[in-house]
Amino acid sequence: AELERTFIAIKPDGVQRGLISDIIARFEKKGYKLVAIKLVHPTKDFAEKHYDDLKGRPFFNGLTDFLSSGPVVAMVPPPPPSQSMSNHTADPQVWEGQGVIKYGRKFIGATAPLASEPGTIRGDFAISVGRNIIHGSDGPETAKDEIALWFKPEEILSYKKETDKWLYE
Ligand code: DAT
Ligand code: MG
Repeated sequence: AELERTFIAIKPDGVQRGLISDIIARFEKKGYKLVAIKLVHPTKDFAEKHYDDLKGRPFFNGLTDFLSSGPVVAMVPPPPPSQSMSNHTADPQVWEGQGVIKYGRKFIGATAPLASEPGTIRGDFAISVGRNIIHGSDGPETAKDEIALWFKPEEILSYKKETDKWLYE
């Protein structure tokens, strides 16, 4: 079964500004389960791979300089399984409704922090588009690619949480 997973990264500005715990707390309190996390300092080359789809944009060089400017917290939180679906984990469809990719993007807010609603991560903590503190996959395909770029399969853990039954009916 394929679980729905998204790739979230706290960019160098979020790490420098002491926002790691605030950001992780939002995903954790919502009920999403963290299955992989590490602190990495990406190279320029790696940053270019991560933002490959934006190659050719005027801000590409500044963006990849920025992402490779310091440590980044890379993490993968999928939703916990629901009680009622726990007997059907072989059906990939059951995970699609859980919404961690889309909801992750909602948590993050708009690309330009001044267009982000208060209550979102960028809305609460950032001002400039080039210093918007967090990355989140924008769909199932990018999530898959980004997880594979940043993590080895053995770095992604599978485990049960007892709180799952208090999150889902
Ligand atoms: P997002 O990070 O919301 O998915 P994106 O994928 O379009 O946004 O762009 C990736 C990053 O590139 C974004 O977080 C900040 C930077 N960026 C995007 N548009 C920009 C712009 N017009 N000027 C400067 N930086 C920009
Ligand atoms: Mg994007």
